[in-house]
Amino acid sequence: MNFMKDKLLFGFTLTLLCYSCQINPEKESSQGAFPAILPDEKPTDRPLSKSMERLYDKWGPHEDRANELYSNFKYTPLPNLGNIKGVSRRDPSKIIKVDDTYYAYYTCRKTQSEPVGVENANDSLPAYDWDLADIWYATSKDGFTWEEQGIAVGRNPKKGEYGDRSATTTDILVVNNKYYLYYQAFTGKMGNADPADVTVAWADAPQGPWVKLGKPVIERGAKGEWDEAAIHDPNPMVFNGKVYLYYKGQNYSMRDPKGLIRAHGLAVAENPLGPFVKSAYNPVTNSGHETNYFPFKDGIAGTVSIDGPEKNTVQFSPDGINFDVVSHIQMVPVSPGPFIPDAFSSNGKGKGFTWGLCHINAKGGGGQNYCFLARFDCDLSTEADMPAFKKNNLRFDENTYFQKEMRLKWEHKKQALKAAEDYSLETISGKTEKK
Ligand code: AAL
Repeated sequence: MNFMKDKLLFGFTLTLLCYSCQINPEKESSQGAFPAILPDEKPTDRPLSKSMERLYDKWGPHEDRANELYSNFKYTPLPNLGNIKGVSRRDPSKIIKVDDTYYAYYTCRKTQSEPVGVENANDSLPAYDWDLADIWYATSKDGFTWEEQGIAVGRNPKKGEYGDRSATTTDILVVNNKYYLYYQAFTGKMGNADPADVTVAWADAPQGPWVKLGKPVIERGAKGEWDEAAIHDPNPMVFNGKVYLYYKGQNYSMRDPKGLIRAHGLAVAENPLGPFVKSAYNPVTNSGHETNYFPFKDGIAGTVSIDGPEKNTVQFSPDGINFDVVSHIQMVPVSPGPFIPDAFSSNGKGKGFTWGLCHINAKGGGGQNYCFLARFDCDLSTEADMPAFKKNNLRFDENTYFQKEMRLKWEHKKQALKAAEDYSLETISGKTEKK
């Protein structure tokens, strides 16, 4: 990837040089038109547009097809963990395989009513989809048929104590034959800023029993810091012999137009139970929602989705801190929990993954309804060779365009008509103002 950085710099310098030589856009090429079969090496004997420069300097001539960190995603419903009204299952962990069994851990809420918002919530009415929830687990022999086993780590049943409101959004680490579930603990009343910190529970077997730390293992930032309001989406792995845990930080300024919206940070520890030291470089991404980072070759890659200017990209960093966009992806799994067999091996040869679980909002949108789990398949692996997943040109049918989240609503239509009216000129050449 250093190679990629050098290429980038080189490309940038070349581009500047070209501009300073005053490119004439109307000039015809003396070499004839660009060839249909892409030359393997960047042509140096003909003029290249900035975009074609970039194709060679940043992406590679065979586009996404040859990019190990590009994939599209295909989804499969899961009968036992699928869309069942009255039960919400979401935010699955990475999947682990122990003996011949896969294990997945996830947030599960079984309340009498759907979420009612922070103002109306009480001891039995949830504010959000992940309120009044516990961490459950399921097992599978083939990754397609899952059996729910029950609660792994519940919220604290003692009211007034740490973690009494909800236990959610877990991810797993396996070190020295011990299993660690990091998760979001909510204490007391649920608030508007989704106020959790991250704690941990450990066990000698993937089925538990789990021992809870009972206090934060990653603390929220101090007032005014980017992660002041909450630590979300813990995502641990072993890298360079240490525990690297990525998380989403949340602040109180999210609704301030100048506020930082979504970003991820890194906390590093020698031991799974901490102490964790937050990187001085945090945030290490400027975008993203739920975390999904994984050892890839000698560095760390991650799918960055949903929020921010670099949403829906795969990013790579040689050191776990300095991430670059290496592909653009579509229909990215929400809150992916992939099966990454080497997530804890720290061998500098990360292979990536080809499948996992994710969640789907039953009614689209955010935290006011319920979710269910689904399986996704992809090719973000150095081991796999699945051309079907390297295809571009995805097109969707009417169910996608006219679903609730995409369909133009009445209030949008009013805005759209007003915007069109404000800029409603007759289509006449050269006309720029209304009469
Ligand atoms: C998810 C995650 C965290 C948030 C909430 C539940 O998408 O980012 O887990 O707290 O939403």
